[in-house]
Amino acid sequence: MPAYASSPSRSLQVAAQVACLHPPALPWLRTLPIAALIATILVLSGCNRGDSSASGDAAGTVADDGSIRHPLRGQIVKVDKERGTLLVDHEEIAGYMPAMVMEFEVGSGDLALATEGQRIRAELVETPGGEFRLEKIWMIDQVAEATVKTAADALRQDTTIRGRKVYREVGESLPDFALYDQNGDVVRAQRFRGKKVMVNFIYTRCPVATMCPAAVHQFTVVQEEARKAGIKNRELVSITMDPEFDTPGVLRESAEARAIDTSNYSFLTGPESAIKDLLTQLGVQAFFEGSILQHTLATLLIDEQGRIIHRADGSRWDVKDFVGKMSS
Ligand SMILES: [Cu+2]
Repeated sequence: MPAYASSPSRSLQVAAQVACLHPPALPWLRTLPIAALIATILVLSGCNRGDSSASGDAAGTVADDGSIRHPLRGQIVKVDKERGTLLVDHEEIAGYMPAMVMEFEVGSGDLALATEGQRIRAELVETPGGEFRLEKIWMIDQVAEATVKTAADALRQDTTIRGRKVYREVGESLPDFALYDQNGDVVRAQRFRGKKVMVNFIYTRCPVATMCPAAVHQFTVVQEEARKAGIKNRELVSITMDPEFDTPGVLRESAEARAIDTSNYSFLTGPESAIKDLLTQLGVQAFFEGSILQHTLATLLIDEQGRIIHRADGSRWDVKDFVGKMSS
């Protein structure tokens, strides 16, 4: 089973990273000798996926839409739900802005998760219109971060040790993980023991209606059918393939926009390495082509002991089939 880090997707991914700086230059880059390509990649390695391009000097990163982006660290002073803003006491951004207390617009999910006194890291966005927003907000929590990092490191090691047997077949167990849910809480794989769990991989910006949006919708149909059938002890989990963009706040905003009942349906995100390892071990391919994440789809059913008991590849699978297997 091909995996995330397999060579064809790897080279495309690298090409995509290069392409995000100078999209028109991609065909030209494909003709470069390997050594030149590697040199180009080393020079451009600060590139940040398809949604931002150009150089990352003291003037920040300039995205395609003309916005200027800087990493920011600070502490939330005030959450203003009415204005949809956070007042943040932020550190100096060298060459751009001194340390100051400043008001930023944020997304509705980030607003819902924000608490006064919380330390954050985020991306400051200055729009061409001169407005300031915060995106990619992560709460700084040393205990949570340590838990998530330890699990990600173990998963990394596990992926390496498994080598060519990295792909987990039906009958094997779900790998252990610790990720953040749409509330910013740490969720460990063990939380689902004693329950049947359906798992898939999605990303919120997916522009293909028949792919991720349909996969999420299909899960809500399973959720409803299982509820009607009186099936207890079941959960649904969608793990993002795009953790760079899909922060807890973004996942929350997306779930709320779709009016999803998150009482037993979680959206998870976390370190890029953990996501890659889960994709690899569960046999899902995902790589950026320009700003578009190309990917396959898989739907897994996990039993009460954490074993993979059923799998459907692609976007077409039968709700009744999974609901039936959940009730047995
Ligand atoms: Cu998709």
